[in-house]
Amino acid sequence: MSASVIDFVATEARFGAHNYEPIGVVLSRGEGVWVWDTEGNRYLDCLSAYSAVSQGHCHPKILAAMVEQAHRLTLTSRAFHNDQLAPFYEEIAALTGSHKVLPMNSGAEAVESAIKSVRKWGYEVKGVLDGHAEIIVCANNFHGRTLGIVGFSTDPDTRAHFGPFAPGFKIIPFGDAAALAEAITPNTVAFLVEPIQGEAGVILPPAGYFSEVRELCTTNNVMLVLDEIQTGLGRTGKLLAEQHEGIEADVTLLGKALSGGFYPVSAVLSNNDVLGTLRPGQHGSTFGGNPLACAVARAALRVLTEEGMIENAARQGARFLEGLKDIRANTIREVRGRGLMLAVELHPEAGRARRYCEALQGMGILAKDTHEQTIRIAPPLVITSDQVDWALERLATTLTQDFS
Ligand code: IF1
Repeated sequence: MSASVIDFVATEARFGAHNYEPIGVVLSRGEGVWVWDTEGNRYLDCLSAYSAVSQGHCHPKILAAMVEQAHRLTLTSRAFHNDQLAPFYEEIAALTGSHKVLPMNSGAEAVESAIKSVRKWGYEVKGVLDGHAEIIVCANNFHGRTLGIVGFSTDPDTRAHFGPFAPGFKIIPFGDAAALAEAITPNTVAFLVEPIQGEAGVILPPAGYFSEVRELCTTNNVMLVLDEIQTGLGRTGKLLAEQHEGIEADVTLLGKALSGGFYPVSAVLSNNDVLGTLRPGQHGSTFGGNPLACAVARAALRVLTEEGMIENAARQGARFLEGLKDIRANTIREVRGRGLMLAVELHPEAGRARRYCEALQGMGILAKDTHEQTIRIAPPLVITSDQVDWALERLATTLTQDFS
């Protein structure tokens, strides 16, 4: 690494909590699918900040909306109304077919808010005995890093030495509808699940799984809460991943690309009275629903739909998946994904996926490994066919080498 890169990295190491092990690159500029490091080297971003920059880096129209609003009014608290929240509510409700919206900031906050809301619904509407609500989640879930959420994680790194944890959660295997049926009791208020498990390595559900899940939840008066914070907003080639399954969640969680990467914006969307149980003073947030966040989110949703990004994700995702499957390499165990939420799982003998990501960096591609053996591929939804082909060439070269 050059001197300047080492300075940045050394300073981070000196002052920063060491809770990440970044790839050795210091980025300074982004535009569309491209990012540049401090040395001027250009990379195709195949992570999109974990699907938060789906609209492409520094999208000019989202930037313009942010600057315009920032000159006018950034934060009022919810003690007062502002002129961006109502239009944000109307637009996101119309786009997603939702009745109620709870605006929050981070994805984890949306998840925690949903957990609070479905419990409250359980006690006040379903009639579960106070303090006895149960929520079912899946093994290998990832829903955020707060204490409540890591309490039901099955990943040792995510939860070790952070206890004690809150009770009231049951863990079942992802993709197993019989296990869900078995786990439901009269105290079950919700099933919280990702439509595709992202952090677990882009694990797709078996065909028909979510139809069975939807039926089980409806029959047992259990709220189906879909965490679409990573899968939502076009990432899988449809506005929401649930659309691939032909079902509708009772509660949908959005975040990440809801702001196009400009600002932390998340939302809990409800198709029924779950959010109707919240009364003044029972939940809140200093920044939740602030005018700057709403203006940014409105622009992020507008460009996503008006610029055909969702359709492009379907088209380019199919191209990318086909191209990855065509790569003949002994290192590859499986290629999987939907839309532009893709993953290449390596054979254990091929060595750590991190090593291949480091080699990809040298080829001008930034990608991130997950769980040792899997490389995620999730470029911004604005990627073109030529850029997909450009990336595939470099991936093929890298994946046919052996870094074991
Ligand atoms: C990290 C993972 C991805 C999410 C889903 C909620 C959240 C996330 C499905 C919470 C956040 C981020 C967190 C970030 C890395 C990244 C990640 F590797 F951690 F698991 F994308 F897969 N639901 N995912 O994916 O949203 O509070 O972060 O806004 O923690 O390192 P957040």
